[in-house]
Amino acid sequence: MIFKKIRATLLLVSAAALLAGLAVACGGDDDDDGGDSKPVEIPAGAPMVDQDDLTFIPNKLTVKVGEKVYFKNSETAIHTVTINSKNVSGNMKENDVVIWIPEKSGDYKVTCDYHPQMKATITVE
Ligand SMILES: [Cu+2]
Repeated sequence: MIFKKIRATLLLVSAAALLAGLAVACGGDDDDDGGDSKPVEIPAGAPMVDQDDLTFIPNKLTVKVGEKVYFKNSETAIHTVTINSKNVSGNMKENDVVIWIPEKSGDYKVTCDYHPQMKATITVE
């Protein structure tokens, strides 16, 4: 699956850490590639899962193959987007947004590495 990461702040998870599936946030080494980091705009009507109140909202979502799915952390707690047991986001801080693009149909289980009660299912058609 293709995963594209966009950060709203200057603190970035390194690509290496991301590939290794490590949830390690580190500031500095990626600061020069964006310059003007700004919040990602989530298009109106786009598939979106909010992380708030230690919950994925909604916890069920149906999208199409190739469609961008936006995840946003709306609270101060650190979260991850972990899909079928693979952390695809690294640590997400408040207002961080990540985009996940499913390449295959099926049911995907979404969890957070820090909060076992956070669960969602994305059905990809
Ligand atoms: Cu969490």
